[in-house]
Amino acid sequence: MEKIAIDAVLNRIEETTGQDANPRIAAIVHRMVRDLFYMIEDLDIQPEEFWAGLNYLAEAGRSGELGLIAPGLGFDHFLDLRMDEAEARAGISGGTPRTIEGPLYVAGAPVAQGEARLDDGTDDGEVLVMEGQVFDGTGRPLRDAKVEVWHANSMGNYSYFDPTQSAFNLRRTIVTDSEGRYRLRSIVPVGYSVPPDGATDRLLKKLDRHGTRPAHIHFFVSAPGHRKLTTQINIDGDPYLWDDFAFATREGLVPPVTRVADAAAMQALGVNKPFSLIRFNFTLHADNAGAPHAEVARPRAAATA
Ligand code: MBD
Ligand code: FE
Repeated sequence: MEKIAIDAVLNRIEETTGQDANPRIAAIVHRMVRDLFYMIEDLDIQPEEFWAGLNYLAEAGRSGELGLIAPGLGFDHFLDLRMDEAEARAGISGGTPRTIEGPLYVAGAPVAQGEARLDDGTDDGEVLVMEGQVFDGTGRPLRDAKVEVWHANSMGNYSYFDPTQSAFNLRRTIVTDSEGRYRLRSIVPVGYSVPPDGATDRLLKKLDRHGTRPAHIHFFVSAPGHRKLTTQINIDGDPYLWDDFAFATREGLVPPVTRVADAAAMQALGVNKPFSLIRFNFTLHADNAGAPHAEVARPRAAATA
């Protein structure tokens, strides 16, 4: 069709918008419809293709996989890059890099002071100790900071979404001590893969892509007067480290992993095999009225133990 004819039908549709429309929603819907009309025209999308696409999205919604398709297509990472840019414009720089939250956080995890064991003892993956401090932008330790941590088990699965795991397995909130320190004992996670033959997997296969993330550990780090940090660390050496289907690996988030085989250290932990040790500090930025909210509201699962 000619552009003048496409714009004429778009205008007719947009003109139906009423006085009391939500202007933001109207602007977004009009832009989305316009872009999709032009996509249909430019790619000569056939009716069968349009209905197949609509049905695909409906099915992805029914199976709860839209939250996986979004990171798989790079949306979550793009939003991070935009937030980085907005912070830079507000004069914020340095600190621990952010990276995507992902769809698998569950609110309500048990709270521990200073240190916590995250695993319930049923996973015989390698023992992991991770410790460090939370600092403010001037290098002062932040006491009573909240370190919310969640990660997958040695099968790459997350408790709650994997009903075979105990409630809040591999999920905790750790409150830092007077020196801003946190310490956790857990098991080394394995990278998550999207559900086989699900909506995400089928889409990625059409693109000749995989649906695997490198092994990683998620964090929300927060303290009064500071911007909430959403980030992850990666387990170094994972074959997918720089080939994440969700594009979330970033420089500065791949700490060295030390293999500890020292008898006294193993005995102190009550383990009889070598374990992995990661030291990682978090640096938060002070609240800043010139930058968008760092605490991003979105629907999240919540559970009780
Ligand atoms: C995950 O564990 C994850 O962190 C993301 C971003 C997407 C899917 C699974
Ligand atoms: Fe994850």
